[in-house]
Amino acid sequence: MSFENYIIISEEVKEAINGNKAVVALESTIISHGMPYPQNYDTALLVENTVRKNNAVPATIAIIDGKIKVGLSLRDLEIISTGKNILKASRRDLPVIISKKLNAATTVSATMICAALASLKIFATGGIGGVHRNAQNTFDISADLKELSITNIAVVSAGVKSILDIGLTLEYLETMGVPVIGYRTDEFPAFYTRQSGYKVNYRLDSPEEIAEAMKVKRELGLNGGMIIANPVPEEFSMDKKIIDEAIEASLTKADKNNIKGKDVTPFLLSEINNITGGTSLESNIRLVMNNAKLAAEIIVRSV
Ligand code: PSU
Ligand code: MN
Repeated sequence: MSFENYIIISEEVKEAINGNKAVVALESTIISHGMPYPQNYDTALLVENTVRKNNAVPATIAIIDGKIKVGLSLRDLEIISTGKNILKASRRDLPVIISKKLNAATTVSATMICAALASLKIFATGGIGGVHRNAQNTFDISADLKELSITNIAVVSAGVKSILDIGLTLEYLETMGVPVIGYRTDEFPAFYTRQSGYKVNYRLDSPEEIAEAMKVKRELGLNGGMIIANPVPEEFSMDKKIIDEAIEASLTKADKNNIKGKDVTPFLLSEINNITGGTSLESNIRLVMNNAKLAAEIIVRSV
């Protein structure tokens, strides 16, 4: 038995891999646990189309009936968008979810693992997980960060939301040896806003330069990912005061309701969506599309 028994790569993605064409992996937790239906389903398709428009093939990843699927059918997308029993899978969840033949959306960490099994090199998402505020007491640090230190996939994101401690997240990434590259920015972005008050390690201004840095990393055998931080386009960024207030209110509510473990992030995301309504959702959708476009631009220069 090998891992091939657990993975189904779609025809479109298989053809692209065999033909050495550019492929962009996409995660599914953002669909199942990060946005409401039906906007989540529409967004999944919009993001896939953005990748296609930029000359690459999208490979959305999820676990359906215990199979790792790389490249989802419309039916699969519908299941993860509407299904009630869609679990949230990070690294530690994969063995049981797969052996019990369950359905799950994959987080950044699990998506990186599955994408690497399919030999993919880049992955686009909205925001990655990180070190939560007050982690010195809760120990709540996303498995995404550890994954970024071991699995060879570059991740394009709009930074992290300030539901997290952004400073501690960057410190952790430094300890783990993960390069944090700003695309046309000196500052690490905070998802809904372009600024966080923290610097990136390096600023690179073209997809070619990023592709080159990825190549050097690969050829030196430096295992682990790379974070490409791509700020939300100015016209879709949010008012800092509005989003900060929504985040504070969500954190207070999570604390009051004693939300713990893997439920923390989905709870906060849905609270923020409820408080800010359409504005944050629109901004979220646009920044994911923007990340998918950049991921495609980088990977077409890498194949
Ligand atoms: N942060 C966001 N949006 C998201 C997530 C995080 O701004 O959709 C999702 C991603 O799938 C990420 C996961 O990998 O949540 C992290 O969850 P946790 O904090 O439980 O590790
Ligand atoms: Mn956590």
